Formats: sequence, structure tokens, C-alpha cells
Amino acid sequence: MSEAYDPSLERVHGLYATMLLIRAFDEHAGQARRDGHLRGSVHEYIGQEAIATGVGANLLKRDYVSSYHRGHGHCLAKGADPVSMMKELYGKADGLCGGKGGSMHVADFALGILGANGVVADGVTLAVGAAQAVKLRGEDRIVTAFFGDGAMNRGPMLEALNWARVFDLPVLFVCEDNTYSDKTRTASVTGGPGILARASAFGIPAESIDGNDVIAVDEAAARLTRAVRSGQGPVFLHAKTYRWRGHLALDPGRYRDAQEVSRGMADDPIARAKAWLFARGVKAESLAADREAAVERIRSAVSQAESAPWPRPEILFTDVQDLGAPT
Ligand SMILES: Cc1ncc(C[n+]2csc(CCOP(=O)(O)OP(=O)(O)O)c2C)c(N)n1
Ligand SMILES: [Mg+2]
Repeated sequence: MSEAYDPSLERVHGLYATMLLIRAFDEHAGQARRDGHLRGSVHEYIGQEAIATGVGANLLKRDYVSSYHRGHGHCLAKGADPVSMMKELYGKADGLCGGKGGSMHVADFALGILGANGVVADGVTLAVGAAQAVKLRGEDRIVTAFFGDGAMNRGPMLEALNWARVFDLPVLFVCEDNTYSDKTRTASVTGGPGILARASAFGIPAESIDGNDVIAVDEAAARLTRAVRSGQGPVFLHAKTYRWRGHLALDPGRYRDAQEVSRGMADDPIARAKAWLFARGVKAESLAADREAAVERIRSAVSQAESAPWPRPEILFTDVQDLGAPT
């Protein structure tokens, strides 16, 4: 960690509150899917909150982010409204995407959120395309691409890394390494010396951090976003974490060793930030109240989403592209 980085109590407290909001959102989303209140795929981000939170805290409203199927945390950390997001998950008319996207396609262009994305690694190529537009137009913004360890084994990922380097594009690549690609241990299907080596092979500066330490993520993201903003081209952050739940809300995840899961869950990014704050004098009651406030905010978002109107059937035929002409 660099000497200059010394986060204030307020900053870490804010990071803690964001992580609580993300966790409360996904605790509800996962349960609502298991209870049959939501349709489609829901991928919980539980256990990985420090990454979106620490990176998001260093992004500006005008910056772009692309996300992937496990995307709720990235959208919330970039400032998406939890009520509009929850309505989107429930498929309601005034959800962020009019109820047409659902969990895997939340987007909010007004906040630079280019979208979650169900196709592994495709959000990354989208981010690089956006970064090329930013550079061609001479705009003062950067692009962050969030993706999983599994994405590193797809062809478009390698094209994206190459393109970003060749054109020195303003991209922060953030690989969230939660050990798994669906039901497969990623290491068992990955050749060569690993993720960092792959990014480095394209000439992109790359580093690994403890992705469950929100302070370490914030420090790295502050430094790396500064580097990207200065025009030096792409950088790559590899953040180690662990996926607490099954791949999807409906996956009980029984293919994993119970001891491994308990070890993973013992390293809780929220508990770690809480301990840091407690050691510096923040009262236990105040930290518990933060948790209750996040849960209450999500409870309210859910009740608004439940009572919101459904889309009209006619919207099925809007936003449809027909031979290049939007109809
Ligand atoms: C191109 C493509 N291939 C396969 C899938 C099916 N699939 C969905 S998620 C996933 C695993 C992705 O793993 P990772 O990128 O590590 O993200 P994580 O789910 O661990 O967050 C796979 C194979 C897909 N959605 N897209
Ligand atoms: Mg993974």
C-alpha cells in the first residue's frame, strides 16, 4: 500500500455503508428468486461487495462501467437507484430498463452504466469500444470493465486486452476472481501461469490484491484510476475473493466442499470493514444501525417494486431493431 494513502474514518464508513446496501439488495434478490417472486436468472454478489465498492468510490458520474451477469453490486456502487433497480428485477414498467432487462441487464446510461451482460466477457469488449469512442472524441472520462475469472478464458477477452493496449485506451480492467466459473473451478480449465500473466502478456500493467479488503481495493483503485486518467492507457486489477452462494440463486452449490465454503465465508469483507471502524472508535450500535438502515432501504424498495405497475403489452414491440432502423 502506498504511503500517501490514509483513508479517513468517514471514507471507510461510507464504503462500509455501500457494502451493506449491496449485500441487503442481493440477500433479498436471491431469496425472492428462490421464493418464485422473480423470474429469470439471479446471480448474487454476496461476499464480493468490497470490489465494486472500492472501485466505484473512485469513479466519477461521467465515467463508464460495464458489468456482467453478477452485476447488481457494480450498478449500486456506480450510483444506480436501488428502487428503480428493484423494479427492474421485478419486471415493472418504471424499472431502470422498463422491466425488459431484469437482473442480468440492468443499465443506466445517465450514470454511465453501460449494462450488466449475460454473455461471459462481452461486457469487456463493449467497455473497450466505449473507451475507443471516449478517446476519439477527446472526452475526459475513463471506462471500468468488471468481469469474472471465467471471462479470462474467452476469446473476446483477449481481443479486448489487445485492442485496449494497441490503442492505449482509458480502461481499468477489474477481474473478480471468485475461484469458480459456474460449477467449475476456474484453475482446472485455465492453462499457463494465471490471470496476471495473461494481462501482462499484452503489455498491460497488472496487479493482484485482496478483493475482500475494501481499503486495499480503494487504495489500488485510487492509484489505478489516476493512472488511467493521466492517459497512460489500460491497467488491470486482479481482485481475489470468494463466491459465497451457488452460481445462481437456484443453485444450491453442492459441488463445493463445505469446509472450503466456510473458510471463504469467514473472510467477510463487511465484517473486516466493521472491525476496522470499531477499532477506531465507531460504536457497535452505530455499526448495527447502519446495517438496519440498509436493510430498511431495501425493504422499502421491495414494497415499491411489488406495488408498481406491470409494463403494457405493446412495449414488447418497442426498442426493437429492424435492419438498423429502430421501430
Ligand atoms: C459465452 C458464454 N458462455 C457460457 C455462458 C454460461 N455461463 C454463465 S456464467 C458462467 C461462468 C462465468 O464465470 P465467471 O466469469 O468467473 O463469473 P462468476 O459467475 O464466477 O461471477 C458461464 C460459463 C455464458 N453466459 N456465456
Ligand atoms: Mg468466477
